[in-house]
Amino acid sequence: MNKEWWRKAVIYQIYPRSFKDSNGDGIGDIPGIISELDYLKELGIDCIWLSPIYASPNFDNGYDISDYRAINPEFGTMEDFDKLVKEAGDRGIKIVMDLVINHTSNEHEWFRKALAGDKKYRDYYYFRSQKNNWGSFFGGKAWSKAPGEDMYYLHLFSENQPDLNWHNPDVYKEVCDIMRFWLDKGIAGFRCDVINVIYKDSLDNGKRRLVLSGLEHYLSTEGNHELLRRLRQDVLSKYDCFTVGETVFVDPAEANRLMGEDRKELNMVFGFEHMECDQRGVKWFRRTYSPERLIRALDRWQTECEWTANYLENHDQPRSVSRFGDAENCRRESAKMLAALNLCLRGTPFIYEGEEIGMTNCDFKKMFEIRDIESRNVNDILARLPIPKRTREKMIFRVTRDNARTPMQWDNTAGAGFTEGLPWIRINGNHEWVNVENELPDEDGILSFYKKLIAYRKQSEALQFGDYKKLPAEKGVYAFERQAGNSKVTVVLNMNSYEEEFPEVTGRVILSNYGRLSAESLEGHMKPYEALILEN
Ligand code: TEU
Ligand code: CA
Repeated sequence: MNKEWWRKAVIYQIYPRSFKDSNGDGIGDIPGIISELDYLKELGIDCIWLSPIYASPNFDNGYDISDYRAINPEFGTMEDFDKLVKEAGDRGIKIVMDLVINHTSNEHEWFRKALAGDKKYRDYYYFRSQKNNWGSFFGGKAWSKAPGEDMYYLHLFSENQPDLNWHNPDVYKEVCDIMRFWLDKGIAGFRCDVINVIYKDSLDNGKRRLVLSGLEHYLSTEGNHELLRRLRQDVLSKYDCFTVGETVFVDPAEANRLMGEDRKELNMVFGFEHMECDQRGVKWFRRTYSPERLIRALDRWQTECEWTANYLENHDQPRSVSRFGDAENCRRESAKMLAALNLCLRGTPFIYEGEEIGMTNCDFKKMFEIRDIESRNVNDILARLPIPKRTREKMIFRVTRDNARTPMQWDNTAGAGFTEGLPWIRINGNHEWVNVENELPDEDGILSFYKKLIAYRKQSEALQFGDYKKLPAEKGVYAFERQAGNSKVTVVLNMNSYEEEFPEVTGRVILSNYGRLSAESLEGHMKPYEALILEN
């Protein structure tokens, strides 16, 4: 395996809308990000992944792009962007952008021209006189009627996100140019949105399923693989950059096909299997979380994949401490345990803004507080079924993507140090005590734990590149070893909410979330959510 820089990088995801507002309009922006670069440098990260900052009508908060070469004015100007790349670079931090090429916004010039009947642009999308039975990722059908005509267009996401026709060579050329445009500005790569569904094999009806009928016609098709190889060959290989694919519904074997070094497609992929351990098929249907199921999924990817992109949170997922930890009674301990998990597994770790201070799910009370298009669509669909309103709301609040999208909590003031104005989405009430200002001076805080762990990881060949081996342990206790040459790190995580037996491992304590100085001091049992990192 090559030891490229991005394998050992610690990557931090910023959701620009919610990170830091510099001008009081309640929306995070690029100057806001620049003002916190020192904070990020202190944290020790190497690279920032920016969720979309392109021009967008924001039906899906920037994942509906209306101009791939323009900065959304809400976020600032192109000068601001260039300054961000420069200032981050001065601090040794690289910038990676989101590449959303399955679809554009319905307000993109291409789609507007297509609607106006321009033949060239018509063929950038899928217009058909008959719709098929495909379902949308956001619930409902994947086809909508083109305004003013008897034709339908395909959209795997919302109706404001028409799918691009990747059979059209002009689309390929346009996207290559867009990628070069940003790479030439000095960015270090792309996080590629739903990248394994962009190439549709056919538009035939799919096998009927509860959700996403049609999937078999576009999921990880051979044409999609081919396309990724061409993008790599024609564009990406000319730059010192990497890609991480957001790849839906892939198992480790398919993940390896998408990122295998010899296949020259993507560099790494985000899997979803571990995110499904508390769901039944679809995320709205809850399954009681069991640490054992999470461990099994992670272990499978660790064992079977050439490399992994590790994450416990992003802008689409609820907060990990509310999900896999205990946000009420053991927030600090469980947040640190999850940090140890994410940063000690084999692979490139991704931290999502606020994760490093143990931000929790938001205590939403009413549906009108929810901004996310997916949640709102699903609410509309569920409202037609005989489900009591309260039940419906509870289903949605538990998993809504907005849990991760509430503003970053910098301090305990009304605007949480995020804004001086009215925030675009509600601020979590717990910003009074869960905030950066509280964490900064706290040697024992979650943030300090992250800093120590990142610093340790940086000088540890075992954590960066070492082999992974799972060790025998009680149920819900995740014990594994990372080894490179003579250097070995042993990680033991009690992911249970109760005490459990400590497996028979030894070593010098590097980090503990219960202030342990030696492994012996555990006397054979671990506290709830206890984490121990040992060096041998
Ligand atoms: O997400 C794709 C995706 O699979 C999710 O929408 C997923 O279906 C959902 O979040 C799980 O509940 C990407 C982006 O990360 C997401 O923010 C966008 O909305 C979506 O693509 C469309 O671009
Ligand atoms: Ca702003």
